[in-house]
Amino acid sequence: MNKKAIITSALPYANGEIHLGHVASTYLPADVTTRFLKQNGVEAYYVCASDDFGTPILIQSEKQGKTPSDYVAHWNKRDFEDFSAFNIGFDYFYKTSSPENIEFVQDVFKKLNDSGHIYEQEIIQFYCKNDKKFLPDRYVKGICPYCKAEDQYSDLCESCGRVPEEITDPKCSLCGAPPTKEKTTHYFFKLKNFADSLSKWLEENEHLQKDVKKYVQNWIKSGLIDWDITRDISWGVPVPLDDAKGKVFYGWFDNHLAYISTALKFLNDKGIDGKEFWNSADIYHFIGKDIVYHHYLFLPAMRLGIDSEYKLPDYIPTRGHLTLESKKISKSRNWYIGLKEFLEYYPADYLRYYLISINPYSQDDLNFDWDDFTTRINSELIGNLGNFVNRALGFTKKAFDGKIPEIEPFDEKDTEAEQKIKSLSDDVGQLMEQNHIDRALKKIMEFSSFYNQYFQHKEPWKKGPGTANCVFLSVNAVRTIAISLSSFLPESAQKIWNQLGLDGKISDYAWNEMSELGIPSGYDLGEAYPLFARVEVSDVAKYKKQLGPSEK
Ligand code: B3M
Ligand code: ZN
Repeated sequence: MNKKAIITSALPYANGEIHLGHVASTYLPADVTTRFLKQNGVEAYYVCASDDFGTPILIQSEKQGKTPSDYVAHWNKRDFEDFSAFNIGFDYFYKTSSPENIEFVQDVFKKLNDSGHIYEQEIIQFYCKNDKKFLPDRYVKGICPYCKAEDQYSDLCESCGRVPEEITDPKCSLCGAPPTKEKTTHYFFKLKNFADSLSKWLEENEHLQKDVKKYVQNWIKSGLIDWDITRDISWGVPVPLDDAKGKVFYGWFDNHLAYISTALKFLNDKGIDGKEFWNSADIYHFIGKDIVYHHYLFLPAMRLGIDSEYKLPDYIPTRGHLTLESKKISKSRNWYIGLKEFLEYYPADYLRYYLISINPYSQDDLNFDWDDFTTRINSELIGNLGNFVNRALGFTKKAFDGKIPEIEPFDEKDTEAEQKIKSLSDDVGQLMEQNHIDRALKKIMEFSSFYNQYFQHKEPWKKGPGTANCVFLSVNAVRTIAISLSSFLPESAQKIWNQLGLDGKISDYAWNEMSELGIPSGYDLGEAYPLFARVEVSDVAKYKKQLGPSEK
């Protein structure tokens, strides 16, 4: 394992609240991974930023009568608060509109330009004579030429999901007037130049998901298209050329560069040589499957274009989308659950448990289902894990006044149970190294389930022979659970730790310490209390009703 890592997840647009869909595919898997790496002694940093530029944000801010910078500052703060409440432990959360990013982006552009990877080209763009503005992307609305849906943006039809080549009956989205077409000069990035080097990189990188690699390879084979990287709008990173006054970069040119500029800012402020660190670390970019094109083509091509001055990603864990009750999440139709709202109903760990459990390392979509959530929390998290922890600690409290008894020679069952404690770190660790967070958590649940059966089988409440060993091993198993769980369910793991009467922060304990029988005979436990409260079907019925167009 590389002893250094930088982890990022797709940058949230500073344009609305974080919902369950966002956290499921990127932030939560990235957070669990970072915590796991840290537990393994890796100097790992999880950096993120709000994605502040782009036409949708400019239009929203105009609608609300705010300056774009005030508008994005609001969402930057709010998103960070919501992430923090969910225990997404960013080491640093910054913004793409930071002075550091703006300077970095302009510098990268100049280098690409100097190396011949940029060219100018005249294009025809919609223009509004009333507003005296070019109208890129969302500034134009019209009828989708494919599905005939009305009132769709020119860069995306929300009804059929396609990108219209040219929208029918175009209207300026600001004033409603039909736009004219005018000539303007845009800058293009020669993505075509990178077909071979991208192919080679994809082939050589053994950490990338095979299926994703395959279809990206196919895109390359079927021919790449150069990429229009500028816009004639007022909000964005200015193009640093004298004859490009009033032009800014397209949001996807600058946003992924904020992975680097944010990491550099954070590391340099810490007194670490950021560039040196970046280039010697494992680089992870966690994303959802809708932005594969950007992360497997644009991003690496731009890094290749500046001679890999900053190394390319080692891992791009790509996951599917979350659906809600089997339907596509849609903010405009109010078919979504805000993260903040959910955390008003249930503790962060309930959601973390559920979303990790249903989260395969693949591009398959995952589904949030209220009934499934209820069942999994009640029968797995509470019925299995919570029950075992409470049983083991509660019984020790009651029968031994919380003091771990002296042990006797182990019988076969005890030896098997001891072996489980010794092997859990490897079993779970291997799955984590392969990004299978769902299977890793399942292993911990199997461990707990084994111990529930062991406890049941030993019947310590009869106080017969073997009782002391059962208590000793069960309490040690609880300690093992706490350490193994700390990347997944940090709050619950800490609670278990406190109940064990152990000191300090659980996250300071190393991953492989879970293999030890760390709690000796004679040791006194802390207070025992139930870790979790059941999810009530009647509450869930209420929350379910709040979903959907009319109720919100
Ligand atoms: N802001 C959000 C998205 O398309 C977009 C990600 C940028 S990552 C550099 O999911
Ligand atoms: Zn107009």
